[in-house]
Amino acid sequence: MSILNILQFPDPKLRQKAAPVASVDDRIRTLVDDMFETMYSAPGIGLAAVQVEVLKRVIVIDISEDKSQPKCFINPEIIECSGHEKMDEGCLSVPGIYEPVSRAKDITVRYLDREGKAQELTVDGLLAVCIQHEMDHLDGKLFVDYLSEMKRNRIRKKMEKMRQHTL
Ligand code: K2U
Ligand code: ZN
Repeated sequence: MSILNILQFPDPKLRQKAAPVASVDDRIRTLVDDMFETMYSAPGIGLAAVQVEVLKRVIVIDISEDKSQPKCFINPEIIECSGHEKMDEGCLSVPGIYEPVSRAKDITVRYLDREGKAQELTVDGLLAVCIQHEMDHLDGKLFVDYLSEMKRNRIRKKMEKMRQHTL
């Protein structure tokens, strides 16, 4: 397994849209395993394929404290949602920034699992927030897009300054 490079905001590659997975084969399963290893090492509780420069509709999530609940969502679609909830969000592509974002409180998501089996899951709380956050990544959307333009520009300048110091 490999640890993959995570794109950093404002890299335009984060704005690309991922394509559906045609067949859940061993190549996709290797991508899933590499994404889990990358997510755990960051550390984070979610990761979308676009963040590691793969334009496939694949996300991995594990909100457990002890890495005991890995969940992989391939070609995820939200088929029902209700309510609203505001929660502080972060992002491995926007390190050190946490801002409140309002999202649907309860969601039902239809997806393929790591074996290619169709699944449906109804969730709320942090898992619901994380699934919506990661699905945004698959469409080139970032949580900073929900903030004011002034805040987003301030974060962009901060990330560019941090990047200059590391070059
Ligand atoms: O997309 C990512 O970069 C993964 C996020 C997932 C996440 C987004 C919003 C709210 C919760 C999770 C990263 O895991 S952000 C780092 C983090 C870690 C633990 C709890 C919250 C945020
Ligand atoms: Zn993110």
